[in-house]
Amino acid sequence: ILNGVKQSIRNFPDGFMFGAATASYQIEGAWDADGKSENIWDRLTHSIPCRIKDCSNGDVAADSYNRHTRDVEMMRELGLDHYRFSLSWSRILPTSFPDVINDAGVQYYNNLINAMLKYNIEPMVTLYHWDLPQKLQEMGGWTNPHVVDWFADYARVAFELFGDRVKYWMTMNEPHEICNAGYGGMGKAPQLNFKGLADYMCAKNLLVAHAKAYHIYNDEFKPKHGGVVGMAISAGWAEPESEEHVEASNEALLFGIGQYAHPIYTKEGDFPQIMKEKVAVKSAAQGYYRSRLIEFTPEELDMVRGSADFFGLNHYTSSIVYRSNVTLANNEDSDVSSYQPSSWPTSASSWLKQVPWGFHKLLNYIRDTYDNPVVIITENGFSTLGGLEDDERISYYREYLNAMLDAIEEGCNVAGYTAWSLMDNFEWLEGYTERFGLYEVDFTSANRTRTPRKSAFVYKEIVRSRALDPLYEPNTNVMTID
Ligand code: GBH
Repeated sequence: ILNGVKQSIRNFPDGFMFGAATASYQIEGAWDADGKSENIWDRLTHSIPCRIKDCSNGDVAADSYNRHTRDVEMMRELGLDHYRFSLSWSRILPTSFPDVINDAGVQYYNNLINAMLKYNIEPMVTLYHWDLPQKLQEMGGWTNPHVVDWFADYARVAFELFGDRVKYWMTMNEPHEICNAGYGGMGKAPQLNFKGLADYMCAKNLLVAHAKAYHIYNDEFKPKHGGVVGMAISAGWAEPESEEHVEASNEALLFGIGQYAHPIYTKEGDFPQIMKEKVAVKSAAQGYYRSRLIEFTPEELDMVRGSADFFGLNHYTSSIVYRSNVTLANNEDSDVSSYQPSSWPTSASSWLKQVPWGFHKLLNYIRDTYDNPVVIITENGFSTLGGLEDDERISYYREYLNAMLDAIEEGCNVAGYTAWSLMDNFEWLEGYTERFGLYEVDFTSANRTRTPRKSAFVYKEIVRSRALDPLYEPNTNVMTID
């Protein structure tokens, strides 16, 4: 017992998988190398450079396109069971369509996958982590219903190329960021900023596209390869300000995680009832002829319902929510507001506070709401401004893993954990100003030198011992491959 807190060593369940994650645009660089075509992040960063905080871009990023050997070496140093990365659609299919397959791009992913498999590191592949081919955006991107076929064709190409070796697939990374931030707001490319309309068009099309890809895999590839397909959904915990605000908390969760998880993971399928009701009522009051929320056809609803073998969860932080005034302004459809108390430990990202108990509550919510699905934590991590001594990141990882163990003891079916991120990378609108890496990347060096942070040594010990020892102090002099 130290400071009244129990300081015991806790073990992870047998077979629990530890990994780390990245995404194509954030690490690869080589934005126009070897036949890759332009995507929406190339377009945004090149056309309006200072939309990015440090006016930077992902042209070179961590240069992983040329450094997969070092990247795999880092995975081996950490002793990872799996590595989650994403494929760049415009690198594999430069026309956006399957008529032209870019061999050089395919070769890059083959080299990466084969090197990982040589050391028994399981690839977990995300098909879409935000880098839509620019041509498709010009045709409406995720708001065009044809995107269902565009994406399904791309998914089929990926399953054909890599399905013999990749057994874990995620269709989309964080639909909420793709649709609500990218189409409803300015938070992500293409910054369409058309809230309450474009985001709902995107949401429906994206879910149907996901489901179509799921069924292609399930019907045609699963019989021979036996892998699994899911989605990585982002969710924060919404803690009610008081008893009085429990309903507001529930509403925040339904408009947040529920918008994408309900259609896939509930028995009834479809968007949450409260979303359908609220958006319909507000749309009518605003003078629209139909609800701004785009509904599924009965066939689509069936296709989407149950279209996942596991629940991929990206979780970082929590907020306090309360019932706020009903408003029709700005197509604000949920009547909930939120804040984060200044007392919560903060990171380098304005939105990211350390709230481990929120993780615990969210995992229980998922168990209770979605019939205890197999959950893989597909992202969790903490930002600093850089530097190798990252004790705050160590504290974050330890406390969040501890909260996850509490949830597992209470019956939550969590099968794996993935740290964001293996290395520093292009943090979207924040450029290189916020660092999430277990490895620091020197973006001023030509070879993008990667150096393990203190947290890398601590994570390595967690993975090696399959246990959480809150008193472990690493020797950070030499990183080895065990
Ligand atoms: C993940 O998204 C991404 O998948 C990954 O690519 C990224 O590098 C990582 O997080 C770290 O950011 O309105 O200011 O409160 C996390 C998703 C990002 C969603 C921040 C909520 C809040 C923005 N979250 N966002 S704000």
